[in-house]
Amino acid sequence: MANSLDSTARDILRHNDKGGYTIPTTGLYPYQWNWDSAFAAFGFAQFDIDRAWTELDTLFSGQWQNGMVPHILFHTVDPGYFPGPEVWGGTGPIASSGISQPPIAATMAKLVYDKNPETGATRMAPLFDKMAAWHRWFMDWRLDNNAVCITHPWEAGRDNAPDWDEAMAGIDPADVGEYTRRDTAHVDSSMRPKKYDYDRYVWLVQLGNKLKWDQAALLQQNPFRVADPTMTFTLLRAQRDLAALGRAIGRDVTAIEADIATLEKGVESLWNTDLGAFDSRNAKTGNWANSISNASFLCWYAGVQAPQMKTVLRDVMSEVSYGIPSYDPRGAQFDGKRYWRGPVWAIMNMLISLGMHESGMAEGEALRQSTCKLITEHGFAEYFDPRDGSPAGGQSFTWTAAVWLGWASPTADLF
Ligand code: 2M8
Repeated sequence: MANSLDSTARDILRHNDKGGYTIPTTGLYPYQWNWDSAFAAFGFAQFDIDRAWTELDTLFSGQWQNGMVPHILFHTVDPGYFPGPEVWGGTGPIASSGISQPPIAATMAKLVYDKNPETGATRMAPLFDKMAAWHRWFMDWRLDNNAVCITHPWEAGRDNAPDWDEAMAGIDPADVGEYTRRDTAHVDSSMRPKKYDYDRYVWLVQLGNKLKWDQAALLQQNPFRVADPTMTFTLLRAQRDLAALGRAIGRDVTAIEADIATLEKGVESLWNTDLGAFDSRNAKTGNWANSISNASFLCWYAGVQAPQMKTVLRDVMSEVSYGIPSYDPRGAQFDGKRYWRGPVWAIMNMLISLGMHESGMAEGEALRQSTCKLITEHGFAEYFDPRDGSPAGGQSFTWTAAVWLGWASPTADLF
């Protein structure tokens, strides 16, 4: 069974490979997405190391002059996705969006490197400065109280998470104009964000385009700015991994070490004492989201020990049958099928599980087994209902196949 699923997973990666970059799934997402691509590299590394490095090279070929690596690269235009390149008006070397996504590329590069350090040293050499410049861009433009903020819900990758509800309510999208969504032509609308959300997503894109994605201008004029555990934990982890890679290939990592100390302080600023958990904070109002999400549990992945989070973890996991839900099932906003407001995501489980394992927690292996069961029973879906495992969103999904190959499969060797 494991072997046949391994072969299906490899087929999914090959099928979604468009030549140097991998799309998340046919139809729904026809472009190269940033963190999807980093997971794809990890997946390819299980059977084709060179292809894994090429995925990262292509991602960084879209890097902007200011260091930002876009969340979508529009290599060839496809009318099946909205909003496309003309709505975004990205200013980089390849048509792109104007925002970024969770920086997991350095962490995936480290996992690819570890598979074959000799090839890794050669392939990492030209990527090191690019990754360092991207991380610097976050440090320069996105910090609030040393935690990393998002400026659009799509930047966190957890698009419609309850974490952004207050900041979203602060946007008046009255002048957004007419537009046609494409996502609901591919996937049932009960599994996608609502029109309320899309109006605000598109409005924020229009604002960025109007300001030519000038970060100083956006800092003044963008009403949406939320300090986010996804970004803060993934950047902290990525800086640690980039420093390790830099040391391995003989580069100066002093500046990265200073950034690590800054981000460690930032993590403390995301602790919501009343909630007893890591939380998102609206940087414009200072208000907590009061959201226990799967990103709250990325603390261990970032090398942060948080004993209280173990109790929260037990409580949340006891509410569902599979893995870690994207939002606390005891919360009023929980919706088991609607995207980032409840469903379980194999990629998040992998990051969380890796952190738990490295922290010596038995829960890391339990989460791996739970995800193995989920995919074995319900396939390579984009996400799943955490109560009964029913598949949701897109199918034959790249990142689900990738984390199967490298981590969830009984044949995988991550730990
Ligand atoms: C989802 O987001 C895109 C916008 O970026 C969308 O809904 O159109 C999110 O799950 C995001 O995390 C992911 O990278 C992307 C592609 O899988 O889809």
